Amino acid sequence: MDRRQWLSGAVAATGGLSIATSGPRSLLVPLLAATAQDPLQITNVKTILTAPAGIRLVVVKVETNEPGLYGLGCATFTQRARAVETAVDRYLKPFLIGKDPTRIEDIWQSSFVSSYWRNGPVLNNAISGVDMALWDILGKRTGRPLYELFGGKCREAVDTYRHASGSSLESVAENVRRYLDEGFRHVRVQMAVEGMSTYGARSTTADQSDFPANRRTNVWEPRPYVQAVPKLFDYLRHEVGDAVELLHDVHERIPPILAIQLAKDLEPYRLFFLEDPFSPEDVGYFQHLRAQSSTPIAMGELFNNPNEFTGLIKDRLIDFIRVHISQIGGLTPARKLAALCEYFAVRTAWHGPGDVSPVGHAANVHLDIATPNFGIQEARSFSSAEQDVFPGCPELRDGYYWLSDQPGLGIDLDERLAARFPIEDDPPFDMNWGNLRRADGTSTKP
Ligand code: GCO
Ligand code: MG
Repeated sequence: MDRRQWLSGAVAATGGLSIATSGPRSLLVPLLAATAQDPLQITNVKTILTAPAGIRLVVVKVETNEPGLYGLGCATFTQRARAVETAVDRYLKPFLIGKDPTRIEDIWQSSFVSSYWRNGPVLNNAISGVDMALWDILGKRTGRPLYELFGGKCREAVDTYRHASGSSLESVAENVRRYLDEGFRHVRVQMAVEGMSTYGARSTTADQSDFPANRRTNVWEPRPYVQAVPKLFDYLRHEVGDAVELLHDVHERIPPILAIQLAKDLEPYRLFFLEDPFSPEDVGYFQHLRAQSSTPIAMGELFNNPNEFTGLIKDRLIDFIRVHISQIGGLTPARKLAALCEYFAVRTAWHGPGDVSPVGHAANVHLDIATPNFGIQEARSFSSAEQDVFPGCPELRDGYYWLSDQPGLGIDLDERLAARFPIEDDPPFDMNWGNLRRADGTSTKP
């Protein structure tokens, strides 16, 4: 029997698939393997949009041909939720139906290039929703929590930080004390600047509710802010002492040179980290900041693309990487990013505000607990409605996130209940990001 006869016989034995007997040998292996048994396949990919806490959340559900086996992933880009929904339902779903959900890396790589143009926030979030769901499926199939598939626990629980804010020194201090009483050791502090729309604190600009949302102007001026922040830290260190770890988010809103001066001004107050001193468009300033200040620096929530962060990491220009995991495409790239950071003593501090779904928070914490160079996890409490919609939210206790040992991400989604919290498609607050302007009317980074 010659090779051609053997091949024909072999193919016939696998259900008679017609196959070219010429061409690369690699084509043979998957076809033969695929018919060896009834393979696990993706049968559906769908996006669930829900807002149980009033913030638009985007979750992807990947279903398979194994009864009851499905996975969940976070794809939350709250400002463009409908665009992510389209990217998943119209483009990724037809590309994925019928594929083997255990081929997580291959599905990530092929989905990533499937749009040709890539590395942007919408498509990365869409891929993240699928990616996290495939990891969830793998965990469920193996009966193990994801952190075990990532190498196992490096710690029992994940240390977290919360957001304290206020419109006065005293009210910020009061909110810091509240979190300390709840057992937190790390607190981010933000204070409203009089007459301004300050990030992270209640806006104190004039009420504009009688203006159409896209015509309102939220005023922001850097100078009053950079003068107020050192006073806030001086007051807090006198009020709450040196033990508590204090953090602050500049939120990319001031000229780079003012951020460098602010980092220097804050050195005496020993911050845990100063976040987003620059915008992603100004990463060239990090080398100047590093040369002038020992204030620890965190950056990353606005990054989508390895070209934005690999330079900062290899040159040791930041101390904490703060990406929004779904923004870079999910757990598959985030695991690689955490490993890269380990070799440069950069610690993880994944983005974890209200516009990361409980599924995304679960993914954060599974990765945190298995990462040796974990730094801190931004945390939030989950409303009772969120906990009903997402059974299995990570538990927040004594300042830590705790995980169950449930298989996969250990969190579920009640679709029927999720439907009771439909997203609002264009609420006024959507316009806030584009309505921030300097006093002279110039548009500024939000
Ligand atoms: C943070 C972030 C958020 C973002 C928000 C954007 O540090 O948690 O800065 O507050 O502003 O996620 O939608
Ligand atoms: Mg931030």
